[in-house]
Amino acid sequence: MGTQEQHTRFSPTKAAISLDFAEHLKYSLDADEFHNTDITRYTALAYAIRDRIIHQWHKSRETQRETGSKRVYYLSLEFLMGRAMTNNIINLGLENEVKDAMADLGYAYEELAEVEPDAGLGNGGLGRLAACFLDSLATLDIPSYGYGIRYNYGIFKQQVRNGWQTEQPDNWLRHGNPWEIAREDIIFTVGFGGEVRTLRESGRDQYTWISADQVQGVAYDMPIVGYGGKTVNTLRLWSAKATDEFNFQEFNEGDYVEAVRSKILAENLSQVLYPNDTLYMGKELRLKQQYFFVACSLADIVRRFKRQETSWKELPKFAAIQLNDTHPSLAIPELMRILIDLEHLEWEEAWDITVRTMGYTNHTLMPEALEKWPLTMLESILPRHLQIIFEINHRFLQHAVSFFPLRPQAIERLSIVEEGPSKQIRMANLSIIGSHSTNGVAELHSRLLTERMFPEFSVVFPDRFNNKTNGITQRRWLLDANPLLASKISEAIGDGWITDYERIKDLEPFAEDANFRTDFLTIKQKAKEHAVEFIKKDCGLILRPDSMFDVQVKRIHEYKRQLLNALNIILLYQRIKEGRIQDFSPTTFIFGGKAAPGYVNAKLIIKLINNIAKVINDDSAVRELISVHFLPNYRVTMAERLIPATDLSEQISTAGFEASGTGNMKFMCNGALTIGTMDGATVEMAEEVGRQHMFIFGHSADEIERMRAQYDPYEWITRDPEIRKVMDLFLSGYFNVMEPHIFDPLRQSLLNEDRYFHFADLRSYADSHDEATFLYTNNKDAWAKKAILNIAASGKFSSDRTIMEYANDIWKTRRVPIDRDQSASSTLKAARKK
Ligand code: KUQ
Repeated sequence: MGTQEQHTRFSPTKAAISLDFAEHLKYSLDADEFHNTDITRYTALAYAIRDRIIHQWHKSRETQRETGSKRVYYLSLEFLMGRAMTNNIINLGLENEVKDAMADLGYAYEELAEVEPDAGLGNGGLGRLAACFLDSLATLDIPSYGYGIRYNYGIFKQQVRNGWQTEQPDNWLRHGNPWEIAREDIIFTVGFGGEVRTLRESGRDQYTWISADQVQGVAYDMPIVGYGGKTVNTLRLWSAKATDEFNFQEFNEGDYVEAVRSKILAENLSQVLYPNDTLYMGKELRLKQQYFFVACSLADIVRRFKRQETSWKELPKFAAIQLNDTHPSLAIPELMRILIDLEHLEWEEAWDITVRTMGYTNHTLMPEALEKWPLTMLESILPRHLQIIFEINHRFLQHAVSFFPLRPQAIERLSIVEEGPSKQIRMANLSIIGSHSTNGVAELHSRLLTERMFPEFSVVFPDRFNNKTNGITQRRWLLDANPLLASKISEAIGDGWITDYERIKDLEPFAEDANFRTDFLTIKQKAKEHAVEFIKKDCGLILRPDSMFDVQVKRIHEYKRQLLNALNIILLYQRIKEGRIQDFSPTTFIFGGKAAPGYVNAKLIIKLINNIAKVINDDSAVRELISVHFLPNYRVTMAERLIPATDLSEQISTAGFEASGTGNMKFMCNGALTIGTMDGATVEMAEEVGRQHMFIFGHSADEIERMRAQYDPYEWITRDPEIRKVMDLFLSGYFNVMEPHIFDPLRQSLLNEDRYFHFADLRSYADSHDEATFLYTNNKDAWAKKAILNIAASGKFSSDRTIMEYANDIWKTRRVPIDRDQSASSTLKAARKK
C-alpha cells in the first residue's frame, strides 16, 4: 500500500474516502480477506459516497420545508436510471479523489463501477426522459420528487439464441441496493374493490368507499444529486407490502397457509415492470400498479401539504403534479376523492384545486398506445373512482355541448366514456379534462396532437395545449459518458456548458480549426476502441474499430423502421456481390434494442437482422466492406459506451410517428451525424444545425398522411429495379434457407398492410445513405467539420432547457438554492431522544 500511495497526491478528502471505504468494508459488510469480493468492494465504495450525500439531502429537505417552497411531483411508472455511482461521484465533484483513493488501495475505480447493475425501471425513451428530468431538476435547484414503483424486476435481460430474442428476469436487487434508503415509517394503506356507501348528511351526499382488500406501500428513497452537490432531491419508489393484519378471517378459520399465500399475492403489485413500450395492454395487474403508486404518492403529497396548516385552495401554490403520460392519470379522481370524501370539500372547489394542480404530458399519437380501461374492470377495482369519473364526464360534456351544438360525433369523441359493446374509459380524455396543461414532447408532435388527435379538445380548451420539446442531460450523456470529448470541449470554450448548455454554441468557430478537427477525430477513434472493448467483454462480439460505426439503437418497433435499415443493408450486399460499389469505406452496422415479449413482428425483425448478419459476416467477399451486428441487451450502460463511438446515427421512423425521440439528441451532442426523417425532435435538430449538415430523407408527416389512402408498395417496388432485386432476394428465402417461411409475417406487413411506408422511403434512404458514406470515405475532414457544427448546435436539447420551460409555463416553480455545507456538527444533537 505504501508504494502505491506515492502515485497519488495527498488530499484530506481522498484520505477520508479511503478510510471510509475501508471501514464500510470491515464494519458495514464484515468483508475480511475471505469475503472481500467485487460486490463488497463496490458496495463499500457506494456507502462511502452515500455518506457524502446524506447531509446535503437532509439540508435540501430542510431548506425546502422552511422556505415553504412549491414542489414539483413527477409521477411516472418508469424511471430508467441506469447506474448511480459514477454519476453521483461526478455531480459531487469527487472524481479525482475517489480515483486516487481507490488507487491507493490497489483498486481501479472504473472496475468497481462496472459491478453496479443498471436500475432498469423503464422501457425506453419515456422512462429515460424521467431520469434526465430528475437530474436537471436537482441541478436547477427546483424542489421536486419523482414518484414511482420500486419494481423487484426491471426491464428483462435480453439474450439472443440462434437469432431469436429470449427474456431473462432482471433481479437487480439481488445484492442489495446501496443507493436506496427504506423509510419504514413512510407507509400508506391502499384499498381495492369493495363498495361505495352513500349517506345523506345535512343536505349533502357523503360517499364512503369500503374497500375489500388492502395493500401497503413502503417508501424507498434514492437521492438525486444535482451537479455541484448542492441540491439533493428524492426519487421515492413504493414497494408493496401485505398489511400486518392480513386476511384475519382465513387465519382464524385455520387456513394459515392460505392466509400467507394471499399475503404474498398482495406483494405482487410491485414485482415487475410491464415490458411494453408504446403499446397498451389492458391487464388488471397493471391497473392495480397504477392505482397503488398514485394512491401512495398522493397520500404523501397531502401529508406534506397539511404541515402548512393552510386552506385547501392553496394546494396549487405548494404542489405541481406532472403526469408522465396517462399511466398515473388516476391521480385526478384520487385527488377528487380525497378532497370530497375525506376532506369534505364541495365538488366545484375540489375540481378547481385538482385542475390547477395537475399537468399532463402526452408522449404518443399511436392509437394502440392509448390507455382505455374496460368500465367493468374499473368498477370492480375502483368503484368510487368510477363514480367520480362519471361525474367529471357529465359536467364536462354539459360544458362542451355549447361548443358543438349540432355535432354529436364531436361530443362522442370528447367523452371520457367510449360507447360500444363493452364500454371503455379513455384515460387521455380524463387527463386533458382534469389538468390545466396538456403538452406534447416536440413541436411537430404537439401540432399533430391538436390537429389530428384532439381537434375537439383544442376548441374547448385552446389555452391548455402547449409544447415542451424533450431534452437530455448533458451531464450523463456527454460529461460522464464521453470524458475525452468533454474535456476537449472545456479546453476550447470553458466548462460553463456543464450547467448552461446554451454555451455549447461557442464551439461553432472550432469547426474551422484544423487542429480541433483532428483532435475530434482522434477522440472519436478512442471512443470506438473503448466501445469495442466493452462490447467484447459484454457479449463476446468482435467489432472493427477502423470502420464507420452506423448505429440504430432503440426499442424494436415497426414504426421505428429497423426494417428499412435492414433492407438497405441487403441492397448494399447485392452491390458488393455484383461489384457495383465504389467510394465505400468499411462500415459496421450496429443494432440494439429490446422487443416487447408479445410483439411477434418486433421479435421477427431481430431474427431477420441476425440472419442477415450471419450471411454477411460469414462471407469473406463481403465482410471486408460491411459487417452487421445485433448487440444483445441494449440498456443505459451500453448506450453510454456506444453513443460516443458512433459516426452515423439512424433516426428513420416514419414521419409523424416518433413523438420526439431522445436518442437522436444524445448522438448529436456526441458528434455523430444523423441520417433521418423529418420526424419528432429531429425536425428541430435540423432547424438548429441546418439541413445541409444532416442526411435528411423521406416523406414529411403531411405527405405521409396524404399518401395513406393510395399507398401501394408494389408500385414503388416495380418502378425501381434495384429495390425490386432487394425484395426478390428477401422473398426468395435467401436469409432463411434452413428456416422456411419464418419471415412470412414480415413480408405480409411490408407488402399488404404496411402502415409505415417502408418502400415509399427506401430509395431516398438508400441515396441519402450513399451520400453519408461518400463523405465519410472521401472527406473525413469535412465530416468532422459537420460533426462539430452538430455538437455546437445541440444547445437546445438539454433537459435543463426543457425543465426551465416546464417550471416557468406549467409549474410556476422557482429555484431554491441550497448552500453546500461540509460540516455535519449537528449529527449528535439530531440523534438525541426528543
Ligand atoms: C407507452 N409512449 C407505454 C411505455 C412507454 C411511450 C408504455 O416517449 C419518449 C419519446 C418517444 C416516445 C416515447 C413513448 N413511450 C411514448 C410508452 O415514443 O418518441 O421521445 C419521451 O417523450
